[in-house]
Amino acid sequence: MAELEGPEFGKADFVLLDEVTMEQFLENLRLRFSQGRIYTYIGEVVVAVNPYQALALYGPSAVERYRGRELYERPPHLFALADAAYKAMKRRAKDTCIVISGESGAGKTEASKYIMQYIAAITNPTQRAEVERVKNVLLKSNCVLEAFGNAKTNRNDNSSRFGKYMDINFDFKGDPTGGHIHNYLLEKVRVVPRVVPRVGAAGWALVPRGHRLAPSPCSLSQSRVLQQQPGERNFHAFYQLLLGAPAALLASLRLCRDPGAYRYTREGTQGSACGDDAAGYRAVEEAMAVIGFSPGETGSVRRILAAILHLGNVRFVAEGETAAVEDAAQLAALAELTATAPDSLRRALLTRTVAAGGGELIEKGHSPKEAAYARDACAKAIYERLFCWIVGRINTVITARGYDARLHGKSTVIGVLDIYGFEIFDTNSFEQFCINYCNEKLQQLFIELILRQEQAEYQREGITWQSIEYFSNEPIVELVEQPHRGILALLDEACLAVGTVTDSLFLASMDARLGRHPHYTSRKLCPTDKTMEFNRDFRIKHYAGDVTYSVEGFLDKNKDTLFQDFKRLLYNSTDPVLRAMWPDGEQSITEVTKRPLTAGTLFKNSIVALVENLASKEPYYVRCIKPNDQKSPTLFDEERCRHQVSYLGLLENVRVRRAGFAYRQPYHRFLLRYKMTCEYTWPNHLMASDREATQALLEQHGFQDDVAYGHTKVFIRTPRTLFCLEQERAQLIPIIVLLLQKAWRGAL
Ligand code: AOV
Ligand code: MG
Repeated sequence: MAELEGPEFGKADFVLLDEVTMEQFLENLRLRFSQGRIYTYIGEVVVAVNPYQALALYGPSAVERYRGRELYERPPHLFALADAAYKAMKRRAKDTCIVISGESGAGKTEASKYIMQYIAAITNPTQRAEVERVKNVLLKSNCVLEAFGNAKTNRNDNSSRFGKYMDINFDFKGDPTGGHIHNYLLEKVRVVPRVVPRVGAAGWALVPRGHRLAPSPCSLSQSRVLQQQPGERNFHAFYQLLLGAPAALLASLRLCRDPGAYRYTREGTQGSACGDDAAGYRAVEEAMAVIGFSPGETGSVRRILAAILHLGNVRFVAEGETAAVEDAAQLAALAELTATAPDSLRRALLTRTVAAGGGELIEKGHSPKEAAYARDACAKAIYERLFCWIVGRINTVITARGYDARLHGKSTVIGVLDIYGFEIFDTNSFEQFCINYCNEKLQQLFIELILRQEQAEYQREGITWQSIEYFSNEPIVELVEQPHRGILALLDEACLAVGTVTDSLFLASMDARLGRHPHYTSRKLCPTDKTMEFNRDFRIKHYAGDVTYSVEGFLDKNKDTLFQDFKRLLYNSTDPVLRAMWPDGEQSITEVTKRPLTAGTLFKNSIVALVENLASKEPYYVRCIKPNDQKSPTLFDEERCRHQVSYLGLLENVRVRRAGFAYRQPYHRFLLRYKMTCEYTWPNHLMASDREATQALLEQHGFQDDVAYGHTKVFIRTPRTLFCLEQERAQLIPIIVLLLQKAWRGAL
C-alpha cells in the first residue's frame, strides 16, 4: 500500500502546488524543512535541503521501505531515486546516472554516500564473496578520497576540493562487479597557503582564500562587509598524519605533532579542528588496508605527505647572484623521505637545466624568489600526482575484471556525479573559472535533458503545448569554450605566444575580442564600475550570478609548468610509488620539445567527455539546497534559498513538469500492462487502433481529464492516475491467475 504523507507536511511534489510562484515554492520548502522532511520531488527530480542534523532516515528499515518501490509510493527520499535508477538499470538494461548539484555545503557529498550505501544494501542478497569485496572497496574509497581530496573551508568543514564521477558496474543479476572513479581538477593550490592581501575595492573586506560567498547578487553588488575569518585548512590528510600517527612513526618521518610547525599547515590551525583528525587517521589506515594498499604503499604515501611538509619549510637565502638552502638538516630529511640523492635534490631546488643551442645543456641558478616559486610548484605537483596515484590505485582494485558479456549478458552501469558546486570567492581565480565553467556545462545538460527534450517530445507527438520560457546558458558556455574565440582558446593563445605575455596582456586580448559579448565585461569596457580593477579583472555573467575574476596567475596556472629537473629527480627516486608518479621524468631535457596540453584545455576536454558520458545515460537528478550559512538545523534563510531555487531553474522545472505529463508510454505497452482493468480491452480489444482502446480504458476509469493522446504514446499528467491503475492491476492479478488455473485444470 502507498504510504503517503499527510497535508501537514506540505506538498511532497512541487508539481502539486496551488500556484507555481516563488513564494509558494519557498513556503513549501520551509514547511517541509521545519518538519524534518528534507526531500521533495519535482516529478523525478529530488530537491534536498541540508538538514544540518543527523536524521533517522537512512537505517536498514528505511532501506526496506524503499526497496523495489515506485517513486510515488513512499515519501520523497534519495533512496527512492536510487531505487528508480537501479530498477531502470536492472529491468530495462539502461545505463543510468545520478547527477548531484548544488553549491558548497548543500549536501552533495553526503547525498552521494547515502545513494551508494543504499545500492550496496539492496544488492548481493546471496552474499557472493567477490561482490562483497567490490562493495566494500567502493564504500571505503570515499573515506580515502575525502582524506586526500577534501578540506575545511569556511563554507564547509568537509568541502570536496575535487570533482568525482564514479561508475558502478553491475552484472546481469544486478550485483556490483566493479567500478571506476574519474577525478576532476584537484584544487592543488590549497597545498600552498597564500595570504590574500586585503584589497579595499568597493569597501568590503576580504575573506580568506577558499571562502565561498553565497552566490547571491547582494554579496557582490552591495557593500556588505564580510568578516575575515580564520580557519581554512589544507587537505585533511596532512592534519590526520600529524595528529593521528603514532609517535614512533612521526619520529621516523622527522615530524612533530604540531601543524603550526609547518608552513603548509600553519594556516587554519587557529580554527577548531575539523572533526577528529586522529580518528580520521585510523579510519583511513583501515580503509586503505581494506582496499588493498600494501603496507609498503601506505608507508610511501605517508613519506610523501611528510616530504611535502618538509619541502614547505625549505627556505632560501641569497648567495651572491643565486639561491642557497638555509638549513642543511631540512634538506637531508627531505632527501631521505623522497629517497633521492641529496646532491641531486639540492641541484633540483636551486637550479634548472636549459637547452642551449646545438644540443648543449646549461645549468642556470635560481634567485631565492625563483627557487621558492619552484619549490611550491613542486609541492603542489607532488600532491596532485599523489592524489591521482591513489585514485588510480583504487581503480585497479575495482575495475570489473573477468566479466564476459557473452556469458553474462550486458554489463550495465550507474554513474554517480558529485562535483564541486558553483563558487564565488572574494578573489576569484583560474580555479573558480574552471569550476564555474563545469557548473555551466552541467546546467546546460540539465536544461537540455529536462526542459528542452521534454518540450521537444510534446511537439513531436502533436500534443497541444504552451512553450515555457527558460534561461538558456548556451552563450555563456560558448564564451568559455568556443574554439579559436572562447576565453580558454585565447588563454592558450597567450600561453603559446613568443615573447613576454603577461596576464594583463591576456586581459587586453579578451577585451578586444570578446568586448561585445553580452556575458563578458571588464573595467576597461565599463569604466564606471568600480567593483572591478583596471588591467586585472573581468566579469562573467554566469547563470548563477555575476562573478568577477582576477586574471592574476591565469597564464601561470594554465601553463602549469614544473621544471623537468624536479620530474627527473623524482623519477630517479628509489621509492617505487614516488617513481611511478613521474613517468615523464624519464625524458631528457632535449626530448621535452612538444608542449603538453594546458591545464585549461585538459580540464575542458575532461568536462566535455564527462557531459557526453552523462548525456548517453538515463539521468536522475538531485538538486541540493543549503538552508543557511550558519550550519543551523532550524534556520531557513529565505533569501539564500530563493537565490538557489532561482539559479537552479527549479521553478521552470516545475512549470514544465506541470504543464507536462508525468508519465508516457507507447499505446501497445500501456495496453499490455493495464488491459485487464477494462472489459473492452480484456483479453484483447476489438477496436480499430491501440489508441482508441487506450482511450476507452481510461474513460471507463474516469481519467479522461488527466490524459492526452499523442501520435504514438499516451501521456498521463499526474502520478496518482498511474498509481490507481497499478493498484487495480495488482488486485486483479491474483483473481486472473486463479481463473487461469481453473481453466487449465478444466482443460485437463
Ligand atoms: P557539499 O558536498 O555539497 O559541499 P556536504 O555533502 O559535504 O556538502 O555537506 C556539508 C555538511 O552538511 C556535511 O558535512 C554534514 O554535516 C551536513 N549534511 C549534509 N547532508 C546531510 C544529511 N543528509 N544529513 C545530515 N547532515 C548533512 V562542497 O563539497 O563544499 O561543494 O565542495
Ligand atoms: Mg562535497
